[in-house]
Amino acid sequence: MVQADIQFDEKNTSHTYPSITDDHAAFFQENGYLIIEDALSSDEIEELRRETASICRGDRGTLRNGFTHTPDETDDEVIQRYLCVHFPHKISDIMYRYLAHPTIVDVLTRIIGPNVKCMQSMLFVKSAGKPGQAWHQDEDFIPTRDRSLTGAWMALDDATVENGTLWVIPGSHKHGVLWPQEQQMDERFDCTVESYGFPYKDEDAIPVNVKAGAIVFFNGYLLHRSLPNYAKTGYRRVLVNHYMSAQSLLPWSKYEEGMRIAIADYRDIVMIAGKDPYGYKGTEDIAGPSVRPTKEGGCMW
Ligand SMILES: O=C(O)CCC(=O)C(=O)O
Repeated sequence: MVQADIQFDEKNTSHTYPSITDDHAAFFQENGYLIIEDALSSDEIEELRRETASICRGDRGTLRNGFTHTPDETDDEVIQRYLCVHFPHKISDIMYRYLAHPTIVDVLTRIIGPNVKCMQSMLFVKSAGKPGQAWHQDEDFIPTRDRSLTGAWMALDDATVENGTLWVIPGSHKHGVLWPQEQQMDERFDCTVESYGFPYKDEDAIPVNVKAGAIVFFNGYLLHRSLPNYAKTGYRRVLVNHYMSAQSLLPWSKYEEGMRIAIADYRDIVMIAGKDPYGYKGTEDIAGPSVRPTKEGGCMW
């Protein structure tokens, strides 16, 4: 396996990582998503859960829009305030290392190609009562344009309909179309704008019910959403990272002022496999860790 910026130390675990085959890749191409069960060992799940608490407590550095805590509060008291922390890999060595988890590298090099870069991580805590995200396509937010954008959604708790798992519309990526979006005031959802005008009904969606340790991969054009965490207590923790082909430029936010869109290239990236043909440009430190705004806190539309 070729890895680039990160060496994920597999020797620390006796876990047998799932074997990825051409059938997995074919399922992904057809449906736009893929579930790999038992991808994370129980030690890896625990490590990521502990690190989630440390990040929320502020032990890894300040989070923009973060909450204040007192040292005597328990981890549960602290993390239940959170819906989602953006870019945890920018302050946490552990979150950074998991960008290149062996199963992620294995799957992505089959479905994207040999050269793969990561540009985003999001750590969902989604404690009881927190909202979901309305129908959307990730490509609307991260413009890869080459259809290689792929999310790797690592379940750190069992994800169920009750606690707000992901819902996907199988095959909806195949149009390769970005549907229009609008602001929504539906109290089930956070500030995420909503896609509309697509040729599917809510009943066409299926819930992705998985055990902790599964990784769900989904294409950037796939329509997906999640509903609130309706459970009385607990969380639905997920670490989701986004990847694309390193052979494509990424005309994302904060690229150089006045640069032509055709050559704009967001360089706050991490290579997780293969070679970066644009490596001569170097990388930049642009994104900082922040807490996702909620409607109560005021959406930044
Ligand atoms: O996990 C969720 O609730 C939503 C995740 C999502 O929409 C995404 O990663 O694009």
